[in-house]
Amino acid sequence: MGLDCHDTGIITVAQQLREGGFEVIYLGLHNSADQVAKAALEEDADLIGVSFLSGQHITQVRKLFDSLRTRKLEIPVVCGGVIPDDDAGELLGMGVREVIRPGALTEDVLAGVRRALA
Ligand code: B12
Repeated sequence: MGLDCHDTGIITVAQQLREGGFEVIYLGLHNSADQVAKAALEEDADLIGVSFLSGQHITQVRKLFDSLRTRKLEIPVVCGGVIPDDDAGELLGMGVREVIRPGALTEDVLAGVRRALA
């Protein structure tokens, strides 16, 4: 989301999830909160995964929840990327189900997503 240009992590995670049996719709770079919420509605998504290495996670996730609320959508959100400890706590407090950070193995990603869906 936003101006973040780092996409290696999210592309890796998308592939890990596909190999783990999930259907993944990757929206690409530079989406706004409204674009993510609209796509989730149109695709009837069970979960939204967002990736931040730019430091914009708090602002963008707040906008995403606002946009989901406006559409009356209650879809679990998981977040990954370069996210400091304190900010991970804040994201979880805002309602993010899982925060998955650098060094996560394929099994960590799959387990986190399954927990978020459960
Ligand atoms: C490669 C890299 C780049 C490449 C990106 C190429 C690309 N196409 O992705 C380039 C050179 C373009 C780049 C640019 C910049 N970068 Co850079 N970059 C990195 C670097 C070295 C590695 C990132 C990476 O690819 N890691 C490998 C992937 C596999 O790991 P990952 O993304 O963390 O993903 C894992 C987890 O986080 C998690 N995950 C991630 N997303 C998601 C999503 C979901 C849903 C789930 C479940 C899990 C998940 O699972 C993944 C697998 O384990 C990091 C340093 C680092 N060690 O992280 C800096 C880093 C991210 N970059 C940084 C910076 C500052 C920049 C620039 C602003 C530099 C500049 N002044 O121009 C620009 C960004 C411009 C912009 N508009 O965004 C900083 C960010 C600092 C911060 N957030 O506080 C870092 C941390 C370097 C540093 N120590 O300062 N960068």
